[in-house]
Amino acid sequence: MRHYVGGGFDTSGDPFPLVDPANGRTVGEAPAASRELVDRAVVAARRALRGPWASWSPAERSRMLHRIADGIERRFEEFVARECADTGKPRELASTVDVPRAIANFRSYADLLTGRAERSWHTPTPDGRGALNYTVHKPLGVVAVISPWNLPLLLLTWKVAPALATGNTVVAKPSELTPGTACLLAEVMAEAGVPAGVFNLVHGEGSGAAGQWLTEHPGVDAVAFTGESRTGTSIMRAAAERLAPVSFELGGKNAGLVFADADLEQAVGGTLRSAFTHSGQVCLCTERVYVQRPVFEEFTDALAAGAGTLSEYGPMISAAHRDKVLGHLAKAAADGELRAGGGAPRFGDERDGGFWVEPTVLTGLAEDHPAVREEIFGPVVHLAPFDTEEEALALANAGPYGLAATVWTGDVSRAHRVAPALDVGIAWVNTWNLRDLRTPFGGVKASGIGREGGDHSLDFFSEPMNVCVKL
Ligand code: NAD
Ligand code: 6OD
Repeated sequence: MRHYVGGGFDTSGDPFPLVDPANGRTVGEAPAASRELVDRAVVAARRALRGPWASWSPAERSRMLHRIADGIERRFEEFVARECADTGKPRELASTVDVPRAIANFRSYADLLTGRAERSWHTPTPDGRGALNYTVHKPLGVVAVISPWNLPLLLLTWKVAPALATGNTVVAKPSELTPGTACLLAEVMAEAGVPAGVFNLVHGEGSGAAGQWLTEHPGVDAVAFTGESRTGTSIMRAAAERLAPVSFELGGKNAGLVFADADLEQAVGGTLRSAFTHSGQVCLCTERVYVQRPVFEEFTDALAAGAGTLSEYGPMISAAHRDKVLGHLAKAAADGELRAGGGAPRFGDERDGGFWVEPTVLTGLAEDHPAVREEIFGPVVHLAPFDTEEEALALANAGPYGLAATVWTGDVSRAHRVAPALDVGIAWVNTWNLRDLRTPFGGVKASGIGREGGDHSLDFFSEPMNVCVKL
């Protein structure tokens, strides 16, 4: 595990341990960047802004993004293995979601960039000759990208790709729990001919360490962050000191609404996926499901039976996170009803040293119970009945978060009525996590600030400037 600063690899800094979540064993270490190294990374990124990079055309940057995608593709299996080693996620998930999406992140911004139209206006003037206004998009400058542990490469590249596409330079800090694929990405950047200082990588923790030093650094012009809502508050405070713009993708407590007119088999299958993909450690996962009363028992029985048969799942990321999830479960089991799972599975092998939690289905908790209100970020879903559409909307829209929601219904009018009335950034109807990378992605309330994806990211990472020429 190495830092990458100014085009060179660096292993300086006190090492911190890397733990395999599947068995709890320490399997390696990574160096924690010193404040001085973070500073060097920002200085390198700033210097690169004034170098040849500044004159690269969008077409040249687009070709570079494709070369980065090619580089990930060439080392696909290495990326998959590293992602699995760091997170413990099933190979199936890393090889069909995480690594292909990282490649798609670079390719989609490469393509968007070349097709992007610049706007201009002809403005009338009293002399009849008029003026031409046109917009020039400039990079913001040095961008800090801070990413979490759940989809390490996918979420890092989701921000790095548009930041580079728009001509910025980047200092990235991946989660201290999952630095592996970011290190491979730095190697790919070097192989792809990304100019020195354009992409920099530093490792370490967040608070009181590399993450905080980076977000507080006066040489950082903008911060793109994905992680917990309360971390977002700290980062926003740091960025506010110098009025640096922020783009935040934060926590969620996503609702699913199952109407009695839905295809129940589809709704059960979709909810199993939306609740238990990556053991619930995806910000878009459904943690509370409201089911219309006539089908509540049937749906609950089917979901609980489905959860009980899931075998392809990974562990929680850390002992601390496992303990947080199990703490929620102990309280929820005492106050409500466990319909499936509820504890740590026993395997009788080395996995018993790891951080596993069974896929869990709960019922019978009040809406203000911590397991229904707080983000758990584990394989836990609570089901509650509702009677009317209005009640379903009120339940889904309650609480501090507003990232995503899923509606299961066979009534097309209801779908169009309910989905836009949800207080979220993303609503899916009869599907979950179906992504088109051009669409706006983000949350409302405590789930985020701003939108990423397609033109939204290109807009965030660039400064539009108007030029007015009197004709
Ligand atoms: P986290 O906030 O603890 O850490 C995220 C990153 O921020 C890490 O790199 C960490 O080192 C860094 N960090 C922590 N404190 C910092 C500080 N004070 N200053 C600067 N950097 C700091 O989040 P996590 O536990 O890694 O990830 C899980 C959380 O992320 C969940 O809440 C989840 O919902 C959220 N998430 C949201 C989305 C989304 O798109 N909305 C996507 C993935 C994860
Ligand atoms: O699909 C995406 O673009 C995205 N940002 C997903 C976030 C998932 C959160 O864990």
